[in-house]
Amino acid sequence: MVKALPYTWPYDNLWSPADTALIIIDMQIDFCGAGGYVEKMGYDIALTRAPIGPISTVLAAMRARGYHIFHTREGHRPDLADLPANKRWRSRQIGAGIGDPGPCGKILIRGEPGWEIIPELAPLPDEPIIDKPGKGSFYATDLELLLRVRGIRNIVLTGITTDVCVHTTMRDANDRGFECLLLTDCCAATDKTNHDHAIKMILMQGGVFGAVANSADFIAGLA
Ligand code: C5J
Repeated sequence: MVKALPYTWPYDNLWSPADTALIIIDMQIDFCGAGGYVEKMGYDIALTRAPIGPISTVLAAMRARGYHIFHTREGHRPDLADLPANKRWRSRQIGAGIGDPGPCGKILIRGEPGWEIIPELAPLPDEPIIDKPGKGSFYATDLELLLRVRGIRNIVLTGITTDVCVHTTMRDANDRGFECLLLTDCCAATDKTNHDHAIKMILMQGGVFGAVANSADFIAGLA
């Protein structure tokens, strides 16, 4: 089991490589690379780059043991057909209009350089990539189908940003009955206080969305 808060994870100690998946959320140039969406909005990518090392360590440990690995990418169709007008308007308000040209190609658009997953965490050919138009990884994707077909019941969440795409995915997974664990040092937000508060929210009500652990305790639990 994993030393976690507010309870030792998973709650029933039923987990194995066959029924447990690592999800790496949105580790794209746009979110943690120079010239991407996050930097264009004026946020410090040192924050969103901090989890790259810990995620790499967890990824290697889980790959070596045969766990399921999933990656996600946030992005929109080149013709913007799946981009709600209010999402585009808000992004333009902060100077990083989705679909507009930027240093890494059109911002947050599928196929553009900024939309690619960073090389340090490149998916292997057999690892599914979930392309999502929104913040949650379940909305308008086949993620749930892939998880159910594989018999997955436990989900380990990593990636960026803690308070947005990671939290939305964790909440949606929890509502679907998946047993969730967020790895604190494998996630980051564009604001450290928001990261801390997002973790604190999970601890409420006996683990309202699941549990949290750091990567060292998680890897100790794997071993
Ligand atoms: C955001 C994300 N923050 N990956 N996306 O817009 O959290």
